[in-house]
Amino acid sequence: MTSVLEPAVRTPVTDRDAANPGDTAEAALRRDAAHVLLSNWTGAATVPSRTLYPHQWSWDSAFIAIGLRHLSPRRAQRELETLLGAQWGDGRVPHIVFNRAVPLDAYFPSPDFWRSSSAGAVCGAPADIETSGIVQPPVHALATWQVHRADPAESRRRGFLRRMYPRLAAWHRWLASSRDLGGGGLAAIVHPWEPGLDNSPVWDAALARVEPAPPESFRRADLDHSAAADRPTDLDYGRYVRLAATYRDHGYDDAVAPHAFALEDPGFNALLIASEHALAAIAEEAGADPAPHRERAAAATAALVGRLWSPEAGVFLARDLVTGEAIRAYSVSGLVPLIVPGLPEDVVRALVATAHGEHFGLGRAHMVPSYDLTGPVFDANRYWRGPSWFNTAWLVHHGLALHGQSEAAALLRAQVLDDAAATGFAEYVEPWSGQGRGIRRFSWTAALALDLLRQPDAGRPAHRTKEGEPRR
Ligand code: 9WN
Repeated sequence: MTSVLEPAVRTPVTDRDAANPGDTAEAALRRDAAHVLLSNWTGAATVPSRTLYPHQWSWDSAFIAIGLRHLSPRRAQRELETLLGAQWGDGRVPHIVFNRAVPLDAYFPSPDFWRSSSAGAVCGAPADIETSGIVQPPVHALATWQVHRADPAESRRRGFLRRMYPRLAAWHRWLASSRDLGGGGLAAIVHPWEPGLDNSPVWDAALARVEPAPPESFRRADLDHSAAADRPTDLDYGRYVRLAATYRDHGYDDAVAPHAFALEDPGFNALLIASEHALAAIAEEAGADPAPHRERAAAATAALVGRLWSPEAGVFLARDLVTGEAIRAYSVSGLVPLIVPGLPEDVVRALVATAHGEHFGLGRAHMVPSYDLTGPVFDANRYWRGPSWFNTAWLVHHGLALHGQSEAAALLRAQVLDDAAATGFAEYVEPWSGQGRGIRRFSWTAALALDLLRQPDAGRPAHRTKEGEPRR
């Protein structure tokens, strides 16, 4: 049984392998995935996409490193080192690290919007690298541990864990202190971009309280590369801009920023807990004390269940910290806690039943829809409002495997491989037809497909030759 914390089986793939794939569908998928990652590598990190996302993103880099370790453990280490190299003095890991060689108009919001080195100075933003001021889910300790396990000798030789450990520990400390806005032992998100599920209907009511920035005050770059029907609306963007600008204008300081939008998200916190377990393993290997990390993981697990579990809904629900209310909407984020070791058995049973039920249609839909298939604002095509994404499917796959659901886990793995191959590594897919949406050659899709191919019990994907074969 595989857990998200377990070591990779080290089966090196090199550029030579990528150029000489053999003749099986699996080898072709491996070669193509490797090619996506190699071509999106900038020399120090990997861009999610050469067109739509031409900088380094935080949780993307963690997922990318998990795949990249199979091509080059050294390069995977570098990916994470580059990201953590842009860490702020207060411990936060910014959600974007900007590449100064990329023109300002290639992505919005650009460095001149965030102005991290000046506006964030009081929180210790680096002076010589421009970043955003918000964060993304803390997948980094998890990725660091997996990268280490891919080649422990090389990792030890380079002192990889010894250098990463203090940075990761500071990152988790910042989340547990500055971001425990609800005071209940969970980390809050203060912008819809922070949980990574940017446009989820779960944020709608909280976001509706935010006065949008005027449309003429900014210019979106995303619509140059992706269909408008697949992306958030201009109204959503106006609100994203207002929230980010307000945070910036308060020095990105959580002690003084007003935070009109503040929520506890189950997926974000589940990843923090899984990463805290990984940090215990890293501490042990780096010669530090693992016990505090184990204690924090146990306390955060109790807080997650106590504050966000809904026995009536059979899923974890986000909590709006402004109203104090749970948000009654089914999001894949509410299934992600399956990756947490030591969840109560009745919670696991209910989550597995919910995954297979009408809201997510596991086994009938492609992968795991990002939002309730029966939900009032379900949209099969638009961003995080329905489509299935590869990273969340990878997480739910590991959660199912961790809790002994080997058949469902194997099916989900086969779907990830199948959909990645059929769509040319799409950013996300329409959950009923499996047609690709967003951009293609998306890095984490390639990385996580590569990772699943490397698992010892990975079945051969049932490849289709074209997109759009219905599953219903
Ligand atoms: C804003 C890079 C990122 C992902 C997010 C995804 C999308 C950015 C955007 O792309 O967000 O951070 O411009 O839409 O929602 O999860 O990390 O791939």
